[in-house]
Formats: sequence, structure tokens, C-alpha cells
Amino acid sequence: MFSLPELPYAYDALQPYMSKETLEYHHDKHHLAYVNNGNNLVKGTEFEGKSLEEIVIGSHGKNAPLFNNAGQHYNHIHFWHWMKPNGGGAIPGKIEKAIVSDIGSVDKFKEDFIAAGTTQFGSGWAWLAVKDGKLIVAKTPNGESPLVSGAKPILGVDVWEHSYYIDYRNRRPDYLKAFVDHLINWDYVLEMYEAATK
Ligand code: MN3
Repeated sequence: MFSLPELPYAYDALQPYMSKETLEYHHDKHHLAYVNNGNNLVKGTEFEGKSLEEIVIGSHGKNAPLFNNAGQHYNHIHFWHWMKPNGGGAIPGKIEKAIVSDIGSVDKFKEDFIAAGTTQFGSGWAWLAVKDGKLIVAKTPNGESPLVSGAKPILGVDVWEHSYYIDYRNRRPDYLKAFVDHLINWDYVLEMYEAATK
């Protein structure tokens, strides 16, 4: 059964970069809907009792309603942890080294990541992921993630309008820049990088 995790910080902890109102709607309403829909849709399918990652990968291309909700549940569980108060800042050495060797430079990573989020037409996500042992920047539509193309996501940002419209209106690039500079929880990114490259 899917369940809604609590936010790892207070609803007002990410202000002024992400408001209490945004987190209340995004976590309490949007994420909860994915949890409830996912629980209803998984019932009686071959995916009942499987892990969330198995459901996301297994339902892709097979059961769109289940995939959309399970994919968004997976994405949002991590999204809350990919942010923290006073985030951004110095990148852990191990990840910085991999960014420089696989992407070129930290500036290039930031530019590519923001561009991926800005150019994702409509709803979706921008990613930093590990594919074949190397870091890549990617974007996906709707509830997809790099999991469905055999990669392991280690950082993602939600570019659905519900994630930024209250705070930034139509200024998605400003939201993405604030996410990179002030919200990213690099400790959690490092944790996922280490798990993905074990
Ligand atoms: Mn969302």
C-alpha cells in the first residue's frame, strides 16, 4: 500500500523560495491524490505487493493510469527530500567530481538542468541521473522519471505548474534558479548517488 510521507521540514521552512501555501497544496492535495489513486488502481493487478520502483518500471507502457500515479508517488517521495531550508550551496566533493568529469563543469550542469526544466513542454520533471555509471541531465513528461529508461534518478525538480505557480506565476526559469541556488539538499543527492553507483 502506498502512504503519504510527512514532509521532512515545516510547511513554512522553504520560504521565501517555496511558500507554505504551495507546500500545503502540493503535499496535502496533489501528492495525497497520487497515493489514493495508486492504491485504488493497484488493487487486483499483477503489481499488488510489489515495491514502488517495481510498480513504476513494470507498469510503464502497460497500465497508464497506475503508472502515472505510482510514478508521481515515487517522484514526490524524493522531491520533498531533494529540498531543504538553506539548501543549494556547496556540492559534496564526490558529486562535484562526477559532474565535472561527466558533464563538464558545475556551471554547465546548472545551465543544462535549468534548461531541461524550462524546455520541458507542459508538465514534467528535470533530472540529474546515473546511467551506465555516468551522470546525465534529462527531462521527462508527466509522471515519468529516468527509472523507465534504465537510469537511476539522484535529483529531480517538479515543473508541473502546481509546484511553482502560486509563488512564481509563469516564471518557471526563476523557480528553477531558486531551486538550484537555495533549495537543493545535496546530502540527499549524495545518498542517492552512492546507492546508484554501488
Ligand atoms: Mn507535483
